[in-house]
Amino acid sequence: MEKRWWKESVVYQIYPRSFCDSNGDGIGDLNGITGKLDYLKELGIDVIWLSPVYKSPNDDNGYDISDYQAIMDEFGTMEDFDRMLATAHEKGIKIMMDLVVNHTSDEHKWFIESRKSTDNPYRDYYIWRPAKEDGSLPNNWGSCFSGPAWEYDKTTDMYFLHLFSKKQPDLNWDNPAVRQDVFDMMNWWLKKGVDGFRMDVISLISKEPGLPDKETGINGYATFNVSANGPHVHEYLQEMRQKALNNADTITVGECSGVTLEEAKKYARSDEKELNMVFQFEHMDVDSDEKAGKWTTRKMDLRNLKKILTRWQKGLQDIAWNSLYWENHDQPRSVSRFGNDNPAYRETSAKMLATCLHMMQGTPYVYQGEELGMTNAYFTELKDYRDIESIQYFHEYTEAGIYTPEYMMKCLMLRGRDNARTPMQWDDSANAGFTTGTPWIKVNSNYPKVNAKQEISDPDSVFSYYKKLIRLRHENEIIVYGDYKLLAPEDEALFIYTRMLGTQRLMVLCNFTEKEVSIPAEVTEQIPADAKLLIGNYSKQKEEMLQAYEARVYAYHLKILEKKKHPRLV
Ligand code: TEU
Ligand code: CA
Repeated sequence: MEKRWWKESVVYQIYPRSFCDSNGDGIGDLNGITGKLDYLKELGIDVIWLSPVYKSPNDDNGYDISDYQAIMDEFGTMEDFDRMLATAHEKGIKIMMDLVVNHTSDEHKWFIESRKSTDNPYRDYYIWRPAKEDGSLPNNWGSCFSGPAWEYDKTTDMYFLHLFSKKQPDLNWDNPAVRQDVFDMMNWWLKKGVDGFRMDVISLISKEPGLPDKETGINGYATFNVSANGPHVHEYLQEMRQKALNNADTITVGECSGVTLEEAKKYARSDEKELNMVFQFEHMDVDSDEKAGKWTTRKMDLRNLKKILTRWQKGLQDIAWNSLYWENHDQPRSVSRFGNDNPAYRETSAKMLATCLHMMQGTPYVYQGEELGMTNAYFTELKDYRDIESIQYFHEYTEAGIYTPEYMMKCLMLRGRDNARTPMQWDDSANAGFTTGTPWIKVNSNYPKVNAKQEISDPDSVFSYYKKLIRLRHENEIIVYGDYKLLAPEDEALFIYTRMLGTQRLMVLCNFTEKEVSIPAEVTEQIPADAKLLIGNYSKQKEEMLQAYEARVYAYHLKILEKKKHPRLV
């Protein structure tokens, strides 16, 4: 397997609005980030993925961009950006920008022109269609944020396509001028010295010709994923690679909604013609409902999670490269979702989840606060939610009688994106040290207990555990490059796998439940008595048993094992 620096890196995602506010207006900003780079250095990460910082009217918190080459007023200035970039580089940290080019804001100059007339030079930058002959919408596609994906514009008596909010019109990538403008903009940022791009819903850029009707979901619209992996997407990404990405030594990850394993092999193939890796979503759908999607209170079945992650681990091995994540700004907190955020288990289960993910093959992503074991905020009133998706769906589902308000609120509490967007918990002072003003979204009430200041000084904290995991990855090639193999696939409580590199072995054992569970014999037999415990989240292990949410990683060399009846485990 080819060695690459981006395979050996750990990426940390910053959601600037919620990270650190330097001037007391209640909104995180670039100077706030610069001030916290030493914290990230201490954690040991290599790359920052910065969620959008460009000029934006903030209909979708910066994922609606009105100027790709300017900084959002609330976040600071271009000088602030340059200082942040230079300081990060001095500390050996790379910066990966969020590239949001499936759509722009409706306040972008291209769209302002486009909507003026059917013969405007920018008309073809977006996707315009007339109503059907019977007066109905051009097709049955839905917006990711509820309702139809079409908005009527009376100036030209036509509809424009928006797979996200109506303030996020989709760009027409079939137009070569659009592609060239995007590549020019990317080159401008590369010239500035940024180190790569995370590409927002890049799997959606090539729409199926004719924009045909598709099968509909619970609200009567086809999901936005109908546009995934369209006919020209690989061609356009190869062009992007040649005309922009190859001008620097970049790290790239495509956020690929609706990506299949077979498609991922094309996006992230090791021949390096498109992207380095993709974010796939199958493990994020492990607790989704077939019809209602994410809006459900279902819990996952561990066997499915193992099956999905194992398919991706094995499927891409030697062919492409995985990204590894439990969290980002669109997902609830992982300790609340896959672990247990009850104070009795919060820290242990957060460390277990971290172990399970960071020992796999791929580039791990840590989302701000994940390294502290931050939990869901569980806001119970709609007025505390800020996310357009949660608010719009709440209205749509309750007004149409699809869900009762009580049930829909439960769904928001478990799945809403704002769970990940509450301010970063720096210390136990007012507003968790995030701001001296009024935060734009409420702080999670558990900040007096869960915060960075407390965890940095505690060698047993979740933070210290992440630090160790990241260091281990930097020191052990097997964690980066070793082959993966799942053990005990049918076990409902334990996630166990090995990694293999030459004669080296790692055995990763994770208990996803609060019960004590015995380790299957087929596993204990493989661990030699002199195996070294590389990392674990309990100070005392029990032989042949994993305690509640326990995780252990053993390192050893393969040798012909004498079959012992009770090999010593600890
Ligand atoms: O997300 C697109 C996407 O596919 C999602 O993760 C989606 O937001 C989520 O499933 C909704 O439940 C990207 C960004 O990460 C997200 O923040 C933006 O809102 C969206 O694109 C539009 O730019
Ligand atoms: Ca601020």
